[in-house]
Amino acid sequence: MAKVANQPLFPLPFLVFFVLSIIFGFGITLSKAVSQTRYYKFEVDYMFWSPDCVENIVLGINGTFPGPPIRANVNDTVVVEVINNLSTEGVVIHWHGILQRGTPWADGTASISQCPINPGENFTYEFKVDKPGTYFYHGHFGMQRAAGLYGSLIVDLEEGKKEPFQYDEEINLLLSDWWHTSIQEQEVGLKSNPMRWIGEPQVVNYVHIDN
Ligand SMILES: [Cu+2]
Repeated sequence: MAKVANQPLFPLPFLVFFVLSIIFGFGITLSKAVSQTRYYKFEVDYMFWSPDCVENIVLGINGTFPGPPIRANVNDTVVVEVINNLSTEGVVIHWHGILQRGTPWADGTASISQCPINPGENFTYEFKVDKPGTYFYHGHFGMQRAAGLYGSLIVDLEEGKKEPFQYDEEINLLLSDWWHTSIQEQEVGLKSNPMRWIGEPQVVNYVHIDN
């Protein structure tokens, strides 16, 4: 009788397994809890803008050029509803550098991964960002990127993680060639016979992205 009463209620291996499963289970729950869904709404339209003090017709998003920066952490899901407010052109947005694992339909390449979004219509991109880095997004239909349809896409490490190097400051710059001629004029020139070369850009545009 005494021997039976001294036996522990749960054997040691069971207790170890129980404690470990609580620790790891909690860890997995925590890591899931920190990944977020980042929602954006992009309304695309032509507008007057003076990127280098010379007024031009520029493709803007939500009335601004370049488009709003997208900022997310690794393992976040990015959701962007794109509304095409152009009168006569389709539009798509490509997320440059994003692997699109499991979401090839969200790659944003006209006539490859999707039909262009028709004027007055909308399309919602949804994809996971699984690699940290400084990326950008841009129009991928006709010459719309050259008209200014682009913006910054920055993927930071998961919250609480640190890069394995030291630095004093983070400065994000968005650089782009900029021509004063319209993309329509550039396109007709490039298609002409003899071809009319677009020449050197008038300026290298740069925009400082606030962190
Ligand atoms: Cu690209």
